[in-house]
Amino acid sequence: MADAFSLREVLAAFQTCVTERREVLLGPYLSGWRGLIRFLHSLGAIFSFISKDAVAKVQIMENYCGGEQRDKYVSLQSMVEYELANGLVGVQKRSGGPDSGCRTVLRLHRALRWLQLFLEGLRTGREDSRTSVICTDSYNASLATYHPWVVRKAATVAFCALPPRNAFLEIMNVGTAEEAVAMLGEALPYICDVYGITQELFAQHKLLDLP
Ligand code: 1Q0
Repeated sequence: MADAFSLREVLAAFQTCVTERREVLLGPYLSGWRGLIRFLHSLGAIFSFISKDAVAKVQIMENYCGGEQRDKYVSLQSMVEYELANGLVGVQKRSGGPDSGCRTVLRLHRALRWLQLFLEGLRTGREDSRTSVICTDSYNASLATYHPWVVRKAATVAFCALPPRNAFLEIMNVGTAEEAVAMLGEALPYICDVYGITQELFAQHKLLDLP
C-alpha cells in the first residue's frame, strides 16, 4: 500500500522537530500529526469525530504556516513571540475572531500528552493487556480533564473498538509486536522532549489555560 501508515515516519517527524537551539519546528510537528490522523482514519469511522477535530486544528496551523506571516510560524517559539507581541492571543474567552496559533497548538499539545501516556502504556503493557483500557487510562489522566462529559463519554465508547494490544502493535507497520515495542522505546524520548519544551514555553508565557 502506497500510503500505508508507518509509525516510523511519524516518530521520525517528532524527532526532527527539535532544533539544536531547542526550538520546536512547526513543519515536522504538523506532519507528525498528519501521520497520526492518517492512522486514526484506518481504525474506522467510529473515530471520525476525533479525527475531524484534529484535522481542523492541523489545518488552522497549516494555513498560518503557509500564509502571509509564514516566517513567524516557523517554530513554536517564533509563533508565541509574534502572536503575543501583536495581541493575537485571546486570554479572556473565545472571541468571534480566528483561533490563534497558540490556543490551537495548546489543544494538540494536550493531546500529545495523551499520546505519550498511551504509547508508554502500550510499550510496557503485558501481551494480553487491553488496548482500550490503556487508552482509557491515558485519556483519563490527561485530555479528559479538558473535555465536557459528552465528549468523554463518546471517546470512551470509541476506545472499546480498539484492537487487542498485539494486533494494534502490528498495524503500526514496523514489523512484529516485539519490533514495534523496541521502536516505541527508541522514539518515546523524542515525543517527551517535544512535549516538555512546549510545556515549558507555554508555562513561561502563561498560555496553558487559553480558552
Ligand atoms: C487510538 C485511539 C485514538 C484516541 C484519541 C484520543 C483522543 C480523544 C479525544 C477526543 C476528542 C473529541 C473531539 C473534540 C474535542 C475538542 O472539543 C477538543 C478541544 O478543542 P476546542 O477547539 O473545542 O477547544 N479538542 C481536542 O482536545 C483535540 C483532540 C485531538 C485528538 C487527536 C488524536 C489523534 C490521534 C491519533 C491516533 C494515535 C494512535 C497512536 C498510535 C500510533 C503511534 C504513533
